[in-house]
Amino acid sequence: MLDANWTGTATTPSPGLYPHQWSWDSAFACLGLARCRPERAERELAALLEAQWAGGMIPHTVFNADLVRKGYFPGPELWLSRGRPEAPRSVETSAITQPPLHAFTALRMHAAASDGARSRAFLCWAYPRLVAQHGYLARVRDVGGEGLAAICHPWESGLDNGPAWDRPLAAVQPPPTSYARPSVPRSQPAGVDHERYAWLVTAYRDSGYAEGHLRDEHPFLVEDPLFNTVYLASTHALAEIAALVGADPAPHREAAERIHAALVRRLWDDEQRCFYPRDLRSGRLIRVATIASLVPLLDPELPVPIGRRLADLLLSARFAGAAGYPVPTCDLQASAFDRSAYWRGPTWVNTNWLLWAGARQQGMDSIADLLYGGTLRLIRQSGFREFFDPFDGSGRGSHDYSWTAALLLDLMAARRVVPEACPRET
Ligand code: 2M8
Repeated sequence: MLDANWTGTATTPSPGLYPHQWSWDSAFACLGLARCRPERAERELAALLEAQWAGGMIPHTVFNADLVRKGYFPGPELWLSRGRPEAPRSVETSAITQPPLHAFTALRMHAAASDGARSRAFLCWAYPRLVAQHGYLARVRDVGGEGLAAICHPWESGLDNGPAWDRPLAAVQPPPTSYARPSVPRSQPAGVDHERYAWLVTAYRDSGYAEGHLRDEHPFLVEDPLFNTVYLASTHALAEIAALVGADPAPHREAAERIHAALVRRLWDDEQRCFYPRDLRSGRLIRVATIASLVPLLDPELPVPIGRRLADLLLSARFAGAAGYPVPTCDLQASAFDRSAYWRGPTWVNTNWLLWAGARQQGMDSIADLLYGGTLRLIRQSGFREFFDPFDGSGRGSHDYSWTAALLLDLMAARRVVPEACPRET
């Protein structure tokens, strides 16, 4: 299936619904490809890094120019990257980013590589580009000034219609726009939310994608625990990559310390015992527990008492405890929870994978086993679907969804279960 979704430069998330290259989808695809198609994983990560903007931003979508059907919204006509002096010349892209999982992925690709010399050469090529990506986040997105990177659009979170964005999105008042697509698949956000999504883009675009606009005017600016934990994990990885390529790891270690401290100081709510996103426009925490609240398990310096509280929350009836197929993407007891609505409740394999990696990071073996078994059970029962009903495990969204398959390969390889139908490339 991953072979079928390969375009020659990247793995499309799913051939029908998402026909282009996506930033964090590619990172997840590479984690699986590293296990059996290592050269292809390098090709895919390289294609994404080649689409980097001059300021270091890695776009969340890289459009496939060979595509005859131009049905996907938001396509290149919304972003108008062509003609922007800071955008790449060779491809059209979006102008916003996604969780920066790439340095973390590059390091894991290296760890899985059998040809150490080739893999090190790839790291030498990728390292300055990854440094530029992190430089962009620190320079342009640290609007709060304490080390965290703010997202300027729900699409940047990866959890597009997640309930945490309801409040900050409601404060966005778009004028009538012609960009809302006429029809969307039933499980995806529609109507007024889509107008707000499109208007956030046009407002940013009409400023000339100006950094000052983001800082001073843009109406949606949020520090998200998932985005920032991934940023932190990749910053730690950058320090290790620096050591491997003969660069200085110290600045990355300092950056990691700063991000970790800000994550706990700014996004941990000790009263509610939960991580929440912080809305920089209202200055307040957005107190809706979602899957993003649990992802800080991936922080290697997470204080032990906080780790225990996250484990309790994960296992409670609000998340895994009352779901037959954990982990739902929204607190089951929240009024916003919806078992079939995209990022408002269903179980996704990529978020399960992040929590599995986090549980292993914290030495929480029984939680890692629960996530491993639950994820395999979902896929065995319903196939490589985009997302799943957390109560009965039935498949939802698109079929042949790449990160579901790729992360299964990584999970199985971590347990040294070699899939019969996946011989290594020779
Ligand atoms: C979804 O996001 C795109 C916009 O970026 C969409 O709704 O069309 C999300 O699930 C996102 O996390 C994912 O990267 C993307 C492609 O799979 O689809």
